[in-house]
Amino acid sequence: MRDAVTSLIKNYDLTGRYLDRDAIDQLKSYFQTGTARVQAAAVINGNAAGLVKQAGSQLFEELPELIRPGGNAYTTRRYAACLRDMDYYLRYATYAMVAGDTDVLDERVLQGLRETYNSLSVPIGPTVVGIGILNALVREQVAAAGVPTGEYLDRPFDHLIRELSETDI
Ligand SMILES: CCC1=C(C)/C(=C/C2=NC(=C\c3[nH]c(/C=C4\NC(=O)[C@H](C)[C@H]4CC)c(C)c3CCC(=O)O)/C(CCC(=O)O)=C2C)NC1=O
Repeated sequence: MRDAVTSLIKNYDLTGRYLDRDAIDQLKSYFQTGTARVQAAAVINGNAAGLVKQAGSQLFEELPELIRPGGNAYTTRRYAACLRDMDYYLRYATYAMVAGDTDVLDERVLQGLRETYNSLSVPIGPTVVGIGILNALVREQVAAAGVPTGEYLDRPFDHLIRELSETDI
């Protein structure tokens, strides 16, 4: 599992380079967003259960067929599994946000996920919609708390969405 600094050092060490202008710019941006990343994590931590619940309600409102007979989130067990997955996405997105690196998502969340979802007929499209809703709610709440939002905040969600969408068949 890597963060922005260890990733950068790893890349430069591989080719035996000193930290050049590019590297310094990346490091600067990582440290400049440091306080915002930590404050955003605190906002998410204080609202995680509510965020997941709200995102779930919004998802099922937009795509009610998911919770109707025949839908993948139909039955209490599968409904709960779906919300639990949303909670995983939120928690790991927060880790990635603090780390300034999406490596933790590849390693802990995305690996093997497509196979699991396909084998259980969990639909990827609606999952991606759910992650997008989480992202929007997080952005709203972080902004409401007076913490600057930006690329640092969206990047983990974008990464999950991009990777999941790409592996959709
Ligand atoms: C930390 C990394 C991690 C992830 C990401 C993860 C996902 C994950 N989601 C699962 C199931 C599931 N996931 C969903 C999710 C949904 N169904 C829908 O219609 C919605 C679109 C969506 C919610 C947004 C559902 C309903 C199941 C249960 C499927 C079943 O058992 O039939 C399963 C199968 C085993 C289980 O039920 O626990 C895994 C492994 N597990 C992990 O350890």
